[in-house]
Amino acid sequence: MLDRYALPAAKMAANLLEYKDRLKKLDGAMLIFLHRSVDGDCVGSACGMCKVLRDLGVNCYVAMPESLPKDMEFMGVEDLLFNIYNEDLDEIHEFKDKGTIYGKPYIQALSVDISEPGRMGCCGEYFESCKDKLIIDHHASITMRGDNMWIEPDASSAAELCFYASCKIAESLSMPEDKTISPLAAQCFMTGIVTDTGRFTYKNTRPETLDSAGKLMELGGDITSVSYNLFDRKALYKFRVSAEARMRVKLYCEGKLAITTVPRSLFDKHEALPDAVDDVVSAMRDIEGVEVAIVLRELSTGEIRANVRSVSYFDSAAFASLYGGGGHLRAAGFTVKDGSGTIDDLAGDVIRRASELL
Ligand SMILES: [Mn+2]
Repeated sequence: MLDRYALPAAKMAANLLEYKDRLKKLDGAMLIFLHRSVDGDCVGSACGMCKVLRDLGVNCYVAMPESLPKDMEFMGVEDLLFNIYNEDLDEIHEFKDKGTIYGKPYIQALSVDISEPGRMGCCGEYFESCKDKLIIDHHASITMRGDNMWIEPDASSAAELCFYASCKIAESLSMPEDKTISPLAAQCFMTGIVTDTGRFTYKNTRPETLDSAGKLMELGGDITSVSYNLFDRKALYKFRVSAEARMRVKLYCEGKLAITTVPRSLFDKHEALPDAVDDVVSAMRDIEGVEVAIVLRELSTGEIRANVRSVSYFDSAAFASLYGGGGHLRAAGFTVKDGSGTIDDLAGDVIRRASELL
């Protein structure tokens, strides 16, 4: 752990332990929040913290704004999740009105890997309604407020920070790390780190990141299974839709801007889920001469989701913010609501505005 992380990690650990004691007295529940369009880091961070806290007797659940993606089923975290939005029934869970979960009032919130409450989907209002809030994140553009906000924009992942907080929990309880961080929790944190570092290849991979991964490996985290399940294993629909999306790439600005659009019809043709093109944007960034890569995908809701990746100077987060989104310097995204024009209209606008910045 970096020296400068030691103090905030210890403070977060102390807050979590305070929450634990208060929760016991009040006989309540804690909900752990993440962003919608869930990824390995937010699920890994939330489930890892949930498991660590549950093992200490905390009554907590990960509040899911959507179903767990199939490719994350290998994590074995189903018992930790509470699906607030039920996609099969297309309804928000009834516990919303009662303020309780399995009969216990939910009064505490921990949010991980999320920069703005608007990105929690249907869970946003549950977060707002919790009295006590803690926040662990590595996004710079954070707009939330809580009792303790631990934000480290330079950290590889939220999961790395959650791992440090868990180590500090072990330290302050004088418990061995392997008694505090179970193999399941270690695998969750590993999932987050491997995801957000692109398997330890992105610039956010630092010596302390590798050090953490080494420790997590000793605690039961498995880089090979995370890597295979989240990066290499592909459903056939993903393989095919991804190939079509790549064929549709167009280049602008002397090859510095690469963009592709994936209309709903393409997903329908292959009976594909929206995650079918998750691997396309970073592949586009690898095209020689490309500075910024953008994928626009049309969701079944009619919304259009954009992913933006850049190589060396284009500010992806600033660009995404032009459309109400956000993220990191080299990786960002935004969602445009249904009814604001076709995907081709949006592509035209994106090309024009990106060209001005290139
Ligand atoms: Mn993250």
